[in-house]
Amino acid sequence: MEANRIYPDPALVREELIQKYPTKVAKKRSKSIVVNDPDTIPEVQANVRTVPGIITQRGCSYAGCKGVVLGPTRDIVNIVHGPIGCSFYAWLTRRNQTRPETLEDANFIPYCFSTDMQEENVVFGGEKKLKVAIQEAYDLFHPKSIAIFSTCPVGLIGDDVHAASREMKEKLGDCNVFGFSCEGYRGVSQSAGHHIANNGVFKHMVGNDNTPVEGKFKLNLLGEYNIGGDAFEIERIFEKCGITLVASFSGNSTVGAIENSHMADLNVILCHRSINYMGDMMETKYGIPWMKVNFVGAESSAKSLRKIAEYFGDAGLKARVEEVIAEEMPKVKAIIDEIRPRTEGKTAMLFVGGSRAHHYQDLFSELGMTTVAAGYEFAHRDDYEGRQVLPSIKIDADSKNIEELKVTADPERYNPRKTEAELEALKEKGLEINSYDGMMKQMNSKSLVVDDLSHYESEKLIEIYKPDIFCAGIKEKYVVQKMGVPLKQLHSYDYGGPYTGFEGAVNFYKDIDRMVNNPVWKLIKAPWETAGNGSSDGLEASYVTQ
Ligand code: CFM
Repeated sequence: MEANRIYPDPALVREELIQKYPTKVAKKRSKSIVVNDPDTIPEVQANVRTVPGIITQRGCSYAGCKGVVLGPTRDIVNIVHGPIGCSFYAWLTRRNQTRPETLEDANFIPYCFSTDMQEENVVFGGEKKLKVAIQEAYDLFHPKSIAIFSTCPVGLIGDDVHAASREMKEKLGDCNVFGFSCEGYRGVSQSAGHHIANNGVFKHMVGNDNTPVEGKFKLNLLGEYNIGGDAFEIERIFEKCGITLVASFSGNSTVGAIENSHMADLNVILCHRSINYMGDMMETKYGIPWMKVNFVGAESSAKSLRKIAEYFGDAGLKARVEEVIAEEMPKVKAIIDEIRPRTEGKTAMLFVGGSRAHHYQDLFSELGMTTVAAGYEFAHRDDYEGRQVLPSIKIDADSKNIEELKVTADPERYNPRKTEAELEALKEKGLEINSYDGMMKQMNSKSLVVDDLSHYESEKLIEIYKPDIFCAGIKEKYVVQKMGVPLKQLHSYDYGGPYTGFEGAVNFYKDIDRMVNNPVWKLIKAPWETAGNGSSDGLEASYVTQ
């Protein structure tokens, strides 16, 4: 019986994962592999340099800045200053969708803008070429904004993208041009790029437009990037509830909405890792509190809507939210009732960037599935252990590389949306303002938490636990599937989505059912199933009884 699975002792698995490493590597990796205890939450080493050669899942700082945070805004021209490869491999691969209101509205997402640096530019400097590219983009498209992204060679040769941007902004007159020093090597992962992007968006965009926004319940949605249409489903739900979405950072967003976003009365944060800086900075400068929500999972979506209604404290909104939940849930429940008998007791492993490895556990638990191991590629300790550990996080040389903006209250526009007493009252009602508990509190005792999983560790985990599904990205997909385990891409969603909200939950249940119950996986022989070939000493399939 699936439900009676006996899992291997996680402490032994941990030993097995590190025993083949050289001593120094084993010592380092052992701090990033921990056995969870939701009551005492052990410390996880995170946001440190990857051991070279270990085959990480991580990306680079440029990816986090250009691809993740700025990429989904449709009417900004994002020019990559660098060799063409950096642009080409970031071109439409993230599946962030957008929906311009009219056919005439600007949408530059399908384009790939690059300065196409050549050897000559690396030797003699590329600023001239960059300015020509900005002028060309302006002449062709007349965008409201142009952003410049630095790739590794730009930092190495010392091109000043900020000076070039300032010069072109002045020359063009009606186009906001600004640059990002987000060279790939700026940090230990794409996480550095998120921070750099947050700083730039805050400095150059937020607050540029003070036009009042209509609506009684106005919020911004932070850290939702509309992969596979996720933002569309959240927009649908907000609209049904009568909640006004001022700006999304940045799925399905526009420059104008972000410039106007300081007029909202609440920031809700989905992906804490990529955008928590923005929440804090907007609170300090404008007095807008932020609240962690999760629209991945039907129950989580309902809970998040209730939290939003509680924040605004309006009886009409609370009633409307209950009506919407009552209307949406029966469709979801009907599908769960049908699928759950086929998924109950199955196991999942989730190794994704910085927030999905947490959030998608909710969808799996709605299907009766257990997450036996999970981890982030590049998140920080607070995303694992909760924000209460922030003061104890060591600032190392790599983090020092990234600018911390000094933000103060805006002399005219600072307006605390809630008084201290009101915030306290909300906290007493269980509404967590400006806080995030992290992944581990929610995970089972004895589940494994692994930061920056290496390729070797992923193979070992699969070999030992034989999960029913492994969630990661395209780099892992086919290797894992050749081991006889289906892999669901939780970055691009393969070809699926949306997976947020109520309709998204239904899409997810159906996709997972199709994957974990597909008989084709039983036809594949994994290496350890052939006697004497690649099986690990002692800790193999016998540790799992079915
Ligand atoms: Fe946030 Fe993201 Fe994620 Fe992320 Fe990403 Fe992504 Fe991700 Mo891929 S912003 S941390 S840098 S939820 S692109 S939409 S899926 S690794 S878990």
